[in-house]
Amino acid sequence: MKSWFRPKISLEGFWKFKIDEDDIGEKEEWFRGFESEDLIYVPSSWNEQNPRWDQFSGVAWYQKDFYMRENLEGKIAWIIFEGAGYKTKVWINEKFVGEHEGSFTSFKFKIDNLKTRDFNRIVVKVDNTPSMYALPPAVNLNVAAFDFFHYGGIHRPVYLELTDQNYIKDLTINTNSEGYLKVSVNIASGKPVDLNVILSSKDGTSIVYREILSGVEPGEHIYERKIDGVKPWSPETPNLYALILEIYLNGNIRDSVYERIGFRDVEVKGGKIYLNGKAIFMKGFGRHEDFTIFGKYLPGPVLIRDFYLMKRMKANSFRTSHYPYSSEHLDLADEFGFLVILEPPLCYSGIERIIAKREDLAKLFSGENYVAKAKRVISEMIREHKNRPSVIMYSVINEPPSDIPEVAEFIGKLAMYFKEMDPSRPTTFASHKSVRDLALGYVDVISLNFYRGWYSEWGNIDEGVKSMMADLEEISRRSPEKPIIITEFGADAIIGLHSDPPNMWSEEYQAELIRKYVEALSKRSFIAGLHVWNFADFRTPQNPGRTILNRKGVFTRDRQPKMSALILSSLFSNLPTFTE
Ligand code: ADA
Repeated sequence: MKSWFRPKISLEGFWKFKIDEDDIGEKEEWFRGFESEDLIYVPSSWNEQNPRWDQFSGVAWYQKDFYMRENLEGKIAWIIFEGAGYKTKVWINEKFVGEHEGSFTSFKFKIDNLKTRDFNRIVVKVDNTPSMYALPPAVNLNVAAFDFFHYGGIHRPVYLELTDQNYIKDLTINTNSEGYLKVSVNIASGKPVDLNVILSSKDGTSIVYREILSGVEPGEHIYERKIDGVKPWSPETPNLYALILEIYLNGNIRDSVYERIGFRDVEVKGGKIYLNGKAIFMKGFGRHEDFTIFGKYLPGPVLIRDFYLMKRMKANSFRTSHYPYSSEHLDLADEFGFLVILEPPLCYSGIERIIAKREDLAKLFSGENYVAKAKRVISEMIREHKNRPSVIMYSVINEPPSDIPEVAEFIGKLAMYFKEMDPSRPTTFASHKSVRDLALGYVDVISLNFYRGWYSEWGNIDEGVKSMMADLEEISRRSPEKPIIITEFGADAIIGLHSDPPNMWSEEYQAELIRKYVEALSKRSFIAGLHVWNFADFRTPQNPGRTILNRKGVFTRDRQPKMSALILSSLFSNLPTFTE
């Protein structure tokens, strides 16, 4: 939910910072205020802001004193973190206000002790200690179940927001391409309110439709209409509207919130994915939120460049591998018309290197608390992004050991949970188990990651493609009604490294592998999408297979093109978004 109306006080900027190697801060009551010479910038990860902190993944403290000008009378003050982690505890004016687990979903706490026309102190403890029970799991910075750097800190915006005592708690919006609109609004108030429903241009300036409902009872209220004359949202015409909801008491406005919405529908049937009734082909990337010095924060200019680069390459989609991306990031997907597969931070690519025994893996994934924790992060992710037109599908998990029955069951439970939370979107998950996968039956769309010609059949792209195609024919034969997306394929290439004939790690080898994969895969009608791994090079744990970065980007980390970018661009131009 967004708001043009609610007063907002940004806490971005320089904060006091202190590493707490021995985790003594709470005992020594640092939450009352601590001494330190160190400064840090929020939002951004801590690691690259000072080379001394680069390899640190434990407990660190943040502190900021801010002046409060706003009148707080009759108001509720909230502190909102759009993403910090892995575990965050917050104190305001020495009083504990709340804690949260998970780096990639937003959270907020009510504050009742703010001083107005005065300074207030916020102290935040962030604990990024790797753990096998964290989502995703890791033993330490270099031994992780995932192939991206384990950055720590307050890496997304943080701010205070003020609401009236009568306010809108939540909004769930469903649409279709014919102008159907269903809004479920949750109102917190002691009395019935007047509800103003406005559909306007995306910037709120010109009104398309307006209706006032009088005497709406507090709690959950459902509003359903068919609105004539609205234009559908699609990658080619990403028509966005603002749906504004206002509540009034005795003729006075008390709250106003909005969401940017699109009129569109998604359906999976007969081996195809349909958007607004037309079969689509998803072409694009697996991405990461990763940038030099900023760490896990992608600043606005980088996001803008990324979307223009993806557009120029004729991509139309991406997966939020391997965690939900920031609101700013997904706002641009809505705006530029990208189809997004939204994925929670359940990433297990390297888990079999950490837990070798199948019984131990089965045990981890069968734990009741583990399932509950996964459900919690999924529900937070859906709550945050459920109203976005760009999000057309959910990926339950990435590369789990889904050839183990207990793990398949875990996926089944979570896939069901997605449907309970949001029946409007199809589900998938990114599997690397190919024909051995036991969980493909639980989801609507089959997504597969293949590195044949890289991690196997190395040096021999043709052999790799051949063996992948044989697996794909078999998978499609078993489930002909399910569309298949190749959610990852690619090869590392170090920019400037050339070789004729193409050898591994050269720009030529990467370009050749991508070309051969796309040419072979796009000929098969059961393939509904191709996502190259990765859009840009990104930082990883240190190990002998990585050169500081994972180099599978078709762009470098600073967004300069490799040879593959040019070739991919021309391949994507020949693949239309709508296939019929
Ligand atoms: C896995 C994983 C990715 C990625 C890739 C690679 O398939 O899903 O996170 O990093 O491997 O490059 O090895």
